[in-house]
Amino acid sequence: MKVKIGKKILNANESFAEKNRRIFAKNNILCFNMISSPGSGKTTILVRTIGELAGKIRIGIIEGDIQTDLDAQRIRKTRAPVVQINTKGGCHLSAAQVNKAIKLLPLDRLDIIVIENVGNLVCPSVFELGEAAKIAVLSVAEGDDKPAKYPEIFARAKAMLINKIDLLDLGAQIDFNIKRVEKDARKLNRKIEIFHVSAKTGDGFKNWCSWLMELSKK
Ligand SMILES: Nc1nc2c(ncn2[C@@H]2O[C@H](COP(=O)(O)OP(=O)(O)OP(=O)(O)O)[C@@H](O)[C@H]2O)c(=O)[nH]1
Ligand SMILES: [Mg+2]
Repeated sequence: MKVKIGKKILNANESFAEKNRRIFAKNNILCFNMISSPGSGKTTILVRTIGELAGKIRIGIIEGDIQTDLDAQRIRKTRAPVVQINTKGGCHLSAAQVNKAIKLLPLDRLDIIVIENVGNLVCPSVFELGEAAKIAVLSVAEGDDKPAKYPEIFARAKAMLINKIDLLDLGAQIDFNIKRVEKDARKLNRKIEIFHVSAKTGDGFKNWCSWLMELSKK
């Protein structure tokens, strides 16, 4: 019974995901679904990315949070169009919620939409939203065992940002083996693109933003 209900939810989600895909295709928009644990730095990365790409790529954001519009407020300061969704307890965004949000964005004036999913390394990875690709974020403060312990998102992501690399300067005070993370992630996903970034200092943003630019031209 449980399995049947679970399948029905996923099927209903898939039909909205397909609608979203069609809307993105019609408007020539590249959509990313950004997924990570709470606090890995998704919003900070987005604010800096919007700044770096200003005048080059037009980016719209959909913010997913359980409560508050704090993240949308941060994005709004960049002047990028943003819509906040509150799931009120839900641990991931659904394609139906995203479908409503898309309609509030100026689609004819956007090249890329990034959906910042609810902070959670597990549930969001299995709910398709109609995105072209998933982006996983892992911050060095979370520990280097995460791709091995939470494989789903790293197996499905087109790219992974290893964020807060500025903290590696703390040396022995922080235990994070980047090589281990990369090895574990590549074991799950041979093609995953990996970027080392600090949304605080801007390190690594040149490569990450060039990659986004290249993809949006295709
Ligand atoms: N040192 C350091 N701190 C960072 C970096 N990126 C983000 N932070 C800090 O990490 C905290 C969380 O950042 P957010 O951008 O809110 O993280 P988030 O993933 O959007 O969080 P949720 O939306 O709650 O899931 C904030 O205090 C940021 O200032 C970084 O590269 N280095
Ligand atoms: Mg956030």
